[in-house]
Amino acid sequence: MTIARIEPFILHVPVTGSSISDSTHTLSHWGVVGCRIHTHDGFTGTGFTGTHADIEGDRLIARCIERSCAPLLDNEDEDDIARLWLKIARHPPLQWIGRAGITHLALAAIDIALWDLKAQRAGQPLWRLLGGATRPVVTAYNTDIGWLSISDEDLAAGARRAVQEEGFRGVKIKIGSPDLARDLRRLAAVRKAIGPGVMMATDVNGRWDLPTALRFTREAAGLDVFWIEEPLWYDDLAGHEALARASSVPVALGEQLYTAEAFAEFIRRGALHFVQPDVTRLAGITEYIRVAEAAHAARLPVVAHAGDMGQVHAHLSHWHPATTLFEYIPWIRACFEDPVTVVDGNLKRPEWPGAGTAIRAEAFERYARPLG
Ligand code: 0YR
Ligand code: MG
Repeated sequence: MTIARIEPFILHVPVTGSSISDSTHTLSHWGVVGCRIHTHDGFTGTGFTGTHADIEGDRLIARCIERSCAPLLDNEDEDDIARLWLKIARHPPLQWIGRAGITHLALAAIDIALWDLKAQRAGQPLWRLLGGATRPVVTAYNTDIGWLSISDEDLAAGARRAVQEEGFRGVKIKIGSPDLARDLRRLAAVRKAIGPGVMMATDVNGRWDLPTALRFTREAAGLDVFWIEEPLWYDDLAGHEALARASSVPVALGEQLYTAEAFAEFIRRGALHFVQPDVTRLAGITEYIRVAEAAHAARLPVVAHAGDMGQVHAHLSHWHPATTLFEYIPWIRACFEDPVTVVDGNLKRPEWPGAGTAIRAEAFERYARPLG
């Protein structure tokens, strides 16, 4: 069928508590910025990117969708996703002003909406449309208990609760505070609280230089750190390569890489061990699949980053054979018709036809912000 209308939206949804911080970001809301694509025969697909809810930035993305991308899709066949992806990504005036950043995030939202339409039309959840689930269970790990803004006392208690009461077999702890000794103290307290054998990942959010990262990997020996995520500035390929070769702790990254080409270079140089693509940062599901396949060909594990807060990644994680784990942050789940759900530490397999992106009317009423 064909595309009739594209309707952009901006939602600002509160995070757990009043705000959270990692070493680099502080936010009170998650921005869900995207569009609904309506077809002439009455289907609606939904896609979105994830932001830190800066209204001016969100308006730039929404406007790029509405004014620059939507006219290229007018009356197009929504089933031709690869062709439409190229039509937008290679549209000369658009690629001139951005092969990353705002234009890429706009394309991500559109691509996800197109896949949502395709899966709905097939009457299948996305994971089945792509080829079926390749493993009986996907293990989730909890990021929401590990923010740097959580006090030393509450951190270990929250991690213990997630493991002992909620059944999580993995947690991620934010580090990269100005005081490395404090980071190490907090990790030791968490390890003590959750016991041995529970996965404990760490995330620096791009804060350190190579010497600090190397020092951390030495001093954290004995804490059984599962990975060190984004230890260095996001684009520092040589630094990550040096660290990945020297470190006894595996290196994870990808949430700040915009393109399949960027991932290809990190993979080729051996600069990472866990590959963390994100449909909301890459240009949608189309480009995520490219990255996951490249990682798989290099025999590297794939663990999606939660820019979509897991709504789409739940499907991709059940489907893709290189996926080993799933990042869980529950901030926006209540907005969706088929919300991401973890039971006994395992990611529930989504059931609804589509890509998991259908937003409830109440969420629009409650969280929509003016487009400007
Ligand atoms: C909050 N997950 C992350 C959030 C998260 C960031 O700043 O955006 O911590 O994306 O690194 O692994
Ligand atoms: Mg991260």
